[in-house]
Amino acid sequence: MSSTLLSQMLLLVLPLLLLLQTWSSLAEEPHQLATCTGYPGIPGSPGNNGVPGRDGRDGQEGREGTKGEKGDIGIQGLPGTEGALGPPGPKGAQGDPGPRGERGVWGPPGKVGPAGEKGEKGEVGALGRPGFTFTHWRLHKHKLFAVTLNRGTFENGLKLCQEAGGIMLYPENEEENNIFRDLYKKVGPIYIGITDTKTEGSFVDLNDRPLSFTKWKPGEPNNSGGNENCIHIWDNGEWNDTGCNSEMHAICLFLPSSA
Ligand code: MAN
Ligand code: CA
Repeated sequence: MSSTLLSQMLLLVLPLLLLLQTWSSLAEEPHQLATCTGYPGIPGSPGNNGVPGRDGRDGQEGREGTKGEKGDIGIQGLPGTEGALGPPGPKGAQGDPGPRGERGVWGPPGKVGPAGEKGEKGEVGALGRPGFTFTHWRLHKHKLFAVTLNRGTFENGLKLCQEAGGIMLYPENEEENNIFRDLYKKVGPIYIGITDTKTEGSFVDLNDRPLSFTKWKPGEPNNSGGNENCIHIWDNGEWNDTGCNSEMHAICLFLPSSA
């Protein structure tokens, strides 16, 4: 029971007690005056219950409760709309140069140019200097083959071809090999543009490229005597490795642009 309800009950009971006391003192006075004896009256019936007291004031705020359990994971939200494309980034640094490309194939022959003007009369040449360097020319497709007039070492033939604007070559297919074979029949031994000077047993052309065609005589190349690094052709078209210091012809290749 709250203290407020108790005080309200007392407020009701107290007047009743005062009334009872007044009543009993009034009852005693005549007794004292008249000295009559009587019987006490019958106690009255209990009064009715008083009306319920007013609601009490709010109690003090309670202590903080204990922490609750973790909730379930929420539902995934809807995807947002895609943003607009951003501006291009800054230009990157220049990359390293790429590897050197492979050597290109020879182009088709160019057109013949206009005839030059007639030159002045030349001086008489030095004694013993040949008037021309080549003999036996052969034009095959876009290639012009020329056989050196004189014989010399492999190195002599190589240089002579270079100085004349050509290159000492080897036959790269059966047709070209037949041309070399036929020229051998006219002039004798001919070196062809192949060596294994750099790596013994590894024959390459004069641009250090591996061979695309070969026509070795059976049993060749045999590096006979341990010193055969240059190649010559026989009159049947077959090849043999031999020494580089023999005296042989060479065949130079000229292309229309360099002839
Ligand atoms: C000679 C040389 C060699 C060749 C043999 C073949 O010795 O021409 O190069 O390999 O003959 O018998
Ligand atoms: Ca040989």
